[in-house]
Amino acid sequence: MVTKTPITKGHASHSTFKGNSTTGPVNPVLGFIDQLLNKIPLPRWAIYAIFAAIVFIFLVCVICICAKCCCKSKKKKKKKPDDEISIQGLNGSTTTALVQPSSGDGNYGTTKNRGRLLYSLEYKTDELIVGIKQAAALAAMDTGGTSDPYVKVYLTPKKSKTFETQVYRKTVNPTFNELFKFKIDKADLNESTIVMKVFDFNRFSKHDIIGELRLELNTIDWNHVIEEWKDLSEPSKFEEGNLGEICLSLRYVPTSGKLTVVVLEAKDLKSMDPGGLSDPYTKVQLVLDRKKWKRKKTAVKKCTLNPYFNESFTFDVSFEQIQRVQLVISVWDHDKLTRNDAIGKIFLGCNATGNQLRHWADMLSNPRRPMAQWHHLLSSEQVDQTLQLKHTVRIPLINKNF
Ligand SMILES: *[C@@H]1O[C@H](CO)[C@@H](O)[C@H](O)[C@H]1NC(C)=O
Ligand SMILES: *[C@@H]1O[C@H](CO)[C@@H](O)[C@H](O)[C@H]1NC(C)=O
Ligand SMILES: *[C@@H]1O[C@H](CO)[C@@H](O)[C@H](O)[C@H]1NC(C)=O
Ligand SMILES: *[C@@H]1O[C@H](CO)[C@@H](O)[C@H](O)[C@H]1NC(C)=O
Ligand SMILES: [Ca+2]
Repeated sequence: MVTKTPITKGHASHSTFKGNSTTGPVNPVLGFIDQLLNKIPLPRWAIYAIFAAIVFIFLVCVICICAKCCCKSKKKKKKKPDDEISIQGLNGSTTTALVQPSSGDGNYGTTKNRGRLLYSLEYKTDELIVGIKQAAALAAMDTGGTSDPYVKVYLTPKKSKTFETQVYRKTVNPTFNELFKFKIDKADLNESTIVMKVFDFNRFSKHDIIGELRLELNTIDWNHVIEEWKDLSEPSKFEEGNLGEICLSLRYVPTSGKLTVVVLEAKDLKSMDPGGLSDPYTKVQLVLDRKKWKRKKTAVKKCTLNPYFNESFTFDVSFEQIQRVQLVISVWDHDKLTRNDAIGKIFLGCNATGNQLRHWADMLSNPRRPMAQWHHLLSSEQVDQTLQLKHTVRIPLINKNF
């Protein structure tokens, strides 16, 4: 039925014609190369040897470059533990960013000089006033050794408003002198981090980030107006979109060594499915001495971004172990067909920071009483990097999160 003669004939003749036409232009090209080789006053084997040598040198170069890249990422990894803090973080002032290694005063990212920023901070009557004053010695992003800088300012994790300064053309020492006001109450202020990102404007391409400052606002003494220069840090690898929030209740009974975790509910979860809804469930995991220890999970809630779980899990954790344990809570989207995606994660324990540390400390200082609290989810890459579990083998070239 398919072999209707006129059509197959036409087809066949057409394809043979095509075949001729493709082999046609190749012959002259080969001929040309042949002629060229004949013109070179060297024997054929010598030409081939030279060609092979060039290919070999090129390969050696590629291997060297690859090896260098690997070394660099290893070095970066080794630096990490310096950023960690101990339980003394409970004292308040030392809570500077374990989770945000690129916070201003860390020595993270000093390999590249990105420049400095002069800012001011003032808090009065439910208003945070951020001054972007001036920048100096900014890294040049454009050919010609200059940049077109401007600054974006916002608060996280509740990213309500993003302000931007004007763009200053062709300078690495701009004077901005702009003030931005955020309406925020004292309790929210304690949970917030201010982010100041310096960008290079480009008319026809993506704007380049020059560097950023991140300041946790709970460490600041608001009795004075703050005005200071800080070196810009490497931009955070984890752009904090709003991943959602989770509410947990924790209870610890030291005498019986029982830790009870109730996963109550989550809200405003980031949607992972194309339809705009997710099928979330929560994993509750205990890590002891950086090794995975115990794990439980809730049921999957179908098609919602605001799941109500109300599931309780009890673990045996002795009083001696509770000092060394970390509670990792992660929210996942259940997918029937593909691998499940992590929506977000947090961890609590003596090494946690901010809100999470406070919750853990509240639990320990109120034995036998359930303490409930909401937490903003963080990206799971960010939390995993902070936790640095012992057995996780990371190969930098394959891990696309780096
Ligand atoms: C907390 O700080 C106070 C004084 O600032 C100090 O005396 C105390 O030892 C600190 N506690 C811890 C646990 O570091
Ligand atoms: C904010 O945190 C500081 C120190 O961490 C504390 O002294 C203050 O009471 C907190 N304020 C509120 C409203 O939570
Ligand atoms: C949550 O769970 C507890 C115990 O399992 C139960 O007593 C309570 O009624 C539940 N709450 C709701 C609102 O379902
Ligand atoms: C907390 O950090 C310290 C110092 O970095 C580390 O030695 C300790 O093992 C950590 N504790 C936990 C529970 O991971
Ligand atoms: Ca530019």
